[in-house]
Amino acid sequence: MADTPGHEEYTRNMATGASTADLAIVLVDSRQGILRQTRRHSYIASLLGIRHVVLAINKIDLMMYAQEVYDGIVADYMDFARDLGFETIVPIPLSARYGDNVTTRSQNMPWYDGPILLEHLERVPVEKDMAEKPFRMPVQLVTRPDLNFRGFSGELASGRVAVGDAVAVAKSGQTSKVSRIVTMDGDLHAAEAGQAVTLVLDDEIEVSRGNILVAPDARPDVADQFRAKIIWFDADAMIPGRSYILRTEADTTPATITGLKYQVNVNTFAHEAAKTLNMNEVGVCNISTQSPIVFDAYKDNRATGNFVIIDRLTNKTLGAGMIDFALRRSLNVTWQAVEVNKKAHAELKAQNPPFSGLPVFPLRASRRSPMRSRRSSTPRASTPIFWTATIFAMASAVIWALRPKTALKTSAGWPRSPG
Ligand SMILES: Nc1nc2c(ncn2[C@@H]2O[C@H](COP(=O)(O)OP(=O)(O)OP(=O)(O)O)[C@@H](O)[C@H]2O)c(=O)[nH]1
Ligand SMILES: [Mg+2]
Repeated sequence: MADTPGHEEYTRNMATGASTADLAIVLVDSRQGILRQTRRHSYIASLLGIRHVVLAINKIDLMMYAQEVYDGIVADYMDFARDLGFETIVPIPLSARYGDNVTTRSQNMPWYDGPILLEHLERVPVEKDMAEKPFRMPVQLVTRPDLNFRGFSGELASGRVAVGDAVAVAKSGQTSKVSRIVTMDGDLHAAEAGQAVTLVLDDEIEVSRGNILVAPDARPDVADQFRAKIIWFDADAMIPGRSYILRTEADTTPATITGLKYQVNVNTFAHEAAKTLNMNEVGVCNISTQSPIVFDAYKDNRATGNFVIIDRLTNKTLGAGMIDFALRRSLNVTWQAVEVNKKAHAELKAQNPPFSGLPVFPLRASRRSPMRSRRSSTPRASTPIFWTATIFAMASAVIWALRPKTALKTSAGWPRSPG
């Protein structure tokens, strides 16, 4: 459980606490109702992937346990939070000081028949476990005590792994099989999210520190440009174009914010044009990293979809981010080589090739579209137009050569014009 202060200047604590939480208890003072920071914290909780909220309407003792006060605050909050994507919002009137509706049902509010706080916390169905998501293990250390042992150590960020499972190296795309799962307490047959293990693989594939071992059938993105939401923590504003350090679970690389698309007004959720992000502001940005990073969209995986922005000189954390999607795939991703034979090529281009044995250029799996290099106006030997033109030219030449040497009496048989 993380207890984070309500004041706006502690947004950083709030974001850090929320990043691993399944549920947020938003405390509201009955005397004050919904405040700016209630909205801000709720919005950040939703950004950080929290899907369950308890709206704890506290200090209700100071309002004579009045139902109207409770109803009014609930209505205000529901109206505000409608678009935040929470799966459950459970309002509970309580007095933390006197214990009303905290661990036992209060006798002071007979009008309330909803759940009490502790009972609700014990029953609320929270998000699917990280173990249910695809396997991701950032490699923190390559363990090589002697020539006969080479293992990759790290903590499973999500998913499960078992001996015999196929795994892939996120950046190179190479695959291998797990031959051993080694821990301090001996070998395991399987491990899941949260466990720290050393994996030994079947093949001698290259896995450097900072790479991620992943499930081959559910690979993450590898890109150097992406869209993300950023919460800015620092007193010095975020400046697009300035060089920062971006750190994810596995990667640390220089990065720049190439564009601030808009800032989000946390009270109205309006998208507002902005040139910078000031302290505690939230914006949607395009980010470019110096080298490609491995990630999932934050909505799919909170462990591999988040990052922090760090100052290059002071090493201070300036902001936190949640990745939405890749803008451009990384250039160093190896494209899968595909054999394209003549038949497949003809089908691909909806052609019905009239001649056999003519050269057909194989489609190469390159970043440059093979179509581009072939966009020439000269008809190729493989096209029907070429052959039609050739036959026509040859026929014309033959006709010309065989033409009658005397003038044709073209008017023969035709009525002569008078005179
Ligand atoms: N009467 C009454 N007083 C309360 C209740 N809950 C808290 N208080 C009082 O409110 C004051 C502030 O309580 P805290 O627990 O510090 O509040 P907080 O939410 O942690 O505040 P920050 O951490 O600063 O955001 C204390 O004097 C509490 O005794 C309540 O239900 N009824
Ligand atoms: Mg406190």
